[in-house]
Amino acid sequence: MLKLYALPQSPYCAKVRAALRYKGVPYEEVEPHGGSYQTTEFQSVVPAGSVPALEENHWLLHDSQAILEYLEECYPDPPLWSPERRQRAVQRSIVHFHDTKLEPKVRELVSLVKQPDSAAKEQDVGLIRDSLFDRLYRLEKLLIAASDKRPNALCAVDWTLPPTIHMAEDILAYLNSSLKISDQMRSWLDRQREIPLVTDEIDCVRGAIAQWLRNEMAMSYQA
Ligand SMILES: N[C@@H](CCC(=O)N[C@@H](CS)C(=O)NCC(=O)O)C(=O)O
Repeated sequence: MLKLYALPQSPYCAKVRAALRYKGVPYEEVEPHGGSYQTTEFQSVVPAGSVPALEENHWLLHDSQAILEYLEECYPDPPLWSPERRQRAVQRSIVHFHDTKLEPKVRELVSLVKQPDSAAKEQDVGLIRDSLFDRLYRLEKLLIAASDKRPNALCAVDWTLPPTIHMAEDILAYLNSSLKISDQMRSWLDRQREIPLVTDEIDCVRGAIAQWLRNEMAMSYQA
């Protein structure tokens, strides 16, 4: 059986977990050794040292996008992308935008949570919030071109973006800020929430982030 090394708070892991579930591929999910990708035990198994990573008969593959493409080749049905070539290309470009532009920006917020309050921190939160708004605005335009016309069909875009966007909202709220989301993007997100597979991944990431934020808050009171 396939083994997925994953952490519940990682949107990249959510992306792969949802693809496995969508395709109905049996898998076992495990956390990296010691619950962290920074341990030498984990890095001796997964040289890239990141999650998600997929293990199949002692063969290892890291990187969420590489894993999706591998799964697509091994289990083509149901497909992760539109059957229409251009639409498929746009869908892939959106997921790439998520992986390289959206999620890394949200990660910058994660590091701010640990910093003590200061005017500089407040300014950084504002800059990241504005940059996220700008990136979501660009995504909104791309989503129009990517929407799948097949009834009830999902594509990887549907489950990749929502966990990350909700995670950004939750962390910004913790940092006493908020993410401006257009009506169009909000209604797209609401539609995604009606899909149980997507809701599960949103809840998984949000639950883990909420727990982490509670711990951070408890530690900041102790300090
Ligand atoms: N491009 C990678 C990024 C994965 C990633 O950054 N995962 C984080 C957890 S959310 C991680 O493992 N970071 C540790 C590292 O990259 O060293 C992917 O798509 O899988």
